[in-house]
Amino acid sequence: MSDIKNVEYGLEKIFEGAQDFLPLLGTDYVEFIVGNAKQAAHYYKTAFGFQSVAYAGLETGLRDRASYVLKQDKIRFVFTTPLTADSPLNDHLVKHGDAVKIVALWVEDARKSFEETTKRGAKVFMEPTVETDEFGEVVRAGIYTYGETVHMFVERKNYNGAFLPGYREWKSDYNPAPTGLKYVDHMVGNVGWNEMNTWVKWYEDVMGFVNFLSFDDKQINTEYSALMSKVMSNGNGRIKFPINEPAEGMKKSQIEEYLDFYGGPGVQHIAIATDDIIKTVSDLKARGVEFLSQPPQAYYDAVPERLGAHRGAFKEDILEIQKLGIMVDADEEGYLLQIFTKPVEDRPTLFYEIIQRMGARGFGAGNFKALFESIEREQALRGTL
Ligand code: TYF
Ligand code: FE
Repeated sequence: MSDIKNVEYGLEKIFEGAQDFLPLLGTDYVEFIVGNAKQAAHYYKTAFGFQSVAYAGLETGLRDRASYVLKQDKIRFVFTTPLTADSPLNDHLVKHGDAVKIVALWVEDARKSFEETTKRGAKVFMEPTVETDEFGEVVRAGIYTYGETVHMFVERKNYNGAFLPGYREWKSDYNPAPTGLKYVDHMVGNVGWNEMNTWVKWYEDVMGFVNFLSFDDKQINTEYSALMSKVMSNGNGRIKFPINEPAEGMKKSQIEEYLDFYGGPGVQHIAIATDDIIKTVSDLKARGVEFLSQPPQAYYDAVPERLGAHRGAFKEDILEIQKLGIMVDADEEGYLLQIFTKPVEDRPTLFYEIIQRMGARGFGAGNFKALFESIEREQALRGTL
């Protein structure tokens, strides 16, 4: 069992104190700026099993961009592309490649969320804005977090349209089956050298988050490289944002590789929960999603030891888990199963984690070494280690 301590007093601290000044209901949507939104949407439908929800573009009166909205269970992804050379979206695209621009958070009151965070120092992305159509009204307001990434507060209590005003419902004849993806479990940001604590403090001061778990470079290292990571959580635990920074090692860490190719801080991975990881991963592989190479036999030999007290509760067929390259870790409260894709763009930037929590609230610290060794095997092939 991994010897990490759950810093739960962090969450208690919030409940003891005054009321949460930024109550968050969940992740509302994740918006990507991409080079070809039509093809990105097709990939996420075909490979990941998302469904068509809404569209905005030339046909709906936009002149400068097109956006496709997809959904799977509670997860909503938006793919946006510039249509003309003078769109400011191009700057993001040139700098970062296909990338997450907006991590939108579902709130009761977008104006208040904006006021509470900007008065604590958040940089403004978008002033509170009311959008309306025949389906009602949505209020949105946005602030910058690390790099050029944005948190958008979305208040949709008076809205029953497909997505947002300005979008029309997208009914497609092409509807691949879902793959069992349920909700966003966490979204991880990579920040620059020695910037992790600055952003930890930003999430504490500006967003009212608490430091839920921490991993230092002594816990997160391989023979070649190291990194540090702190998990920030909001008061109700629905939103978790780990923040990584590179640490000094013999070779270039995956975080430095990301920062080089992304051109600064940004979203590194999105972890998506499933309640049947064997089925989800089998489906994703059959549809062409590429995962990191399997950990070695010695890793699987040590699974019973890592499970510790939860060995008896382990329900899955370990041979099947190993065949698929899924990793297993446990903490005080239970175990978890997780696996990581290769980057989903040509730049070694954003990738996905598929996670099934069986009681565990940790992040797989017992898997870090095996995971980072798999990543390093990829880095070696890219010549970036
Ligand atoms: O989110 C996490 O903390 C785990 C492990 O660069 C992890 O998924 C941590 C750092 C990293 C990749 C994965
Ligand atoms: Fe993760």
